[in-house]
Amino acid sequence: MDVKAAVAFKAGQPLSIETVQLEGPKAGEVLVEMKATGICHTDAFTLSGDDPEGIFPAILGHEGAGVVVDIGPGVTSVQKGDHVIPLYTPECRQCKYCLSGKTNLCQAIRATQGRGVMPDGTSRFSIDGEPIYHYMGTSTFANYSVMPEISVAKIRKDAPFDKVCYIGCGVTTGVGAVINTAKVTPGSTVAVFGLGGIGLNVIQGARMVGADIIIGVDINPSKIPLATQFGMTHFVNPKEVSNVVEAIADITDGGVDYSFECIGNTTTMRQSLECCHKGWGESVIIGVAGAGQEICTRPFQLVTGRVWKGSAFGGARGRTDVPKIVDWYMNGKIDIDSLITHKMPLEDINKGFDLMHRGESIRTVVEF
Ligand code: NAD
Ligand code: DAO
Ligand code: ZN
Repeated sequence: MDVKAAVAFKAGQPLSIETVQLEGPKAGEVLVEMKATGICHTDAFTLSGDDPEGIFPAILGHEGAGVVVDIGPGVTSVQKGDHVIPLYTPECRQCKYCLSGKTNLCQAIRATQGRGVMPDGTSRFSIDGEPIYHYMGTSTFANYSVMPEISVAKIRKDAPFDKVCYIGCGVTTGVGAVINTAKVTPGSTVAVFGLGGIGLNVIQGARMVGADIIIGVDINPSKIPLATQFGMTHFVNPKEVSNVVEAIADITDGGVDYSFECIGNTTTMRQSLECCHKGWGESVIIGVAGAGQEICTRPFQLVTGRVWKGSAFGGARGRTDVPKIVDWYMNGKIDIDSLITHKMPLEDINKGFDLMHRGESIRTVVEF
């Protein structure tokens, strides 16, 4: 079938709106009619050419929501008409990783997903017979996309696509890091480095689980009102204090119980470890640093009980956890609406990237 997609032909070039040919779903795959997709920094990172795994030409996008309109042979977990959120971290429930119960990093289709193809090694997208590659197993910048059955979470039908698409990445990454990775407990002290689309969701996760002190750290003070609305109790501007780690220690009598780095900067990653309380503080790295960068600290920081860990997709098992997060939104436990700052049609998607680069949006959502 012919579909409409924003195609990334080359790194560093704007996306191009094209008619693309899409083959139907093969065994174990589903065809999803995309209703909405968010634009995330990771799409921009890949488009910029800085992503060492970036493949072109490709259809980017990984933060979508839509409806299953066809299924391939052998598909059992979803059917036509089901509402779904595509998962860039699949959940097969059968691989060593899924069965370990220790990680959400399902490896069932890791190799082919990383090469921009479906599990049989081929792409479903093409233009004039030339393959266009998939992206993160989801390719949500197209009005129809094919993905493996294990890469969709079935969600309730009354959830609005233009809001819950954000659960496909930013919301789950932030809220999940608090709940699944750090397991923040009521009464805790928390520091959040970076008050963007991820950091604000860490803040609302920390408030939801009952953290007492939530310190936001950002060089942009215009982030203060929304962060405060989401639960931030204190703000530290690195440009206004001589030492960020000491400023956080002063607020918390020695350091936080949990910190989250949501920027992707190796300097703030170090600060996020060193602002943790001696003996037990845990720092969770969420931000993705540029290729080849390294983090450092004095090993004595770890010897004296601080813990460094990381979190991908909020440690969430997509098919299991994403429907629950949709429920939390529908029940008013978490706010997504305030974070959707812009909406536009696919034709304007490059404007959405521009807004993000200028720091003027939290989330832009494309509606099909
Ligand atoms: P964003 O640009 O919306 O937010 C970043 C914030 O950090 C901005 O408010 C900015 O002002 C602030 N900032 C920048 N430099 C700073 C500094 N030196 N000190 C303090 N504040 C600074 O980005 P986002 O969408 O929230 O994404 C954050 C990071 O999370 C990115 O690296 C992204 O790739 C990553 N990410 C990770 C996962 C995961 O699963 N681990 C998922 C999605 C995104
Ligand atoms: O299993 O090796 C693997 C792949 C894990 C991918 C995790 C991606 C999380 C960070 C990228 C940001 C996604 C928007
Ligand atoms: Zn698995």
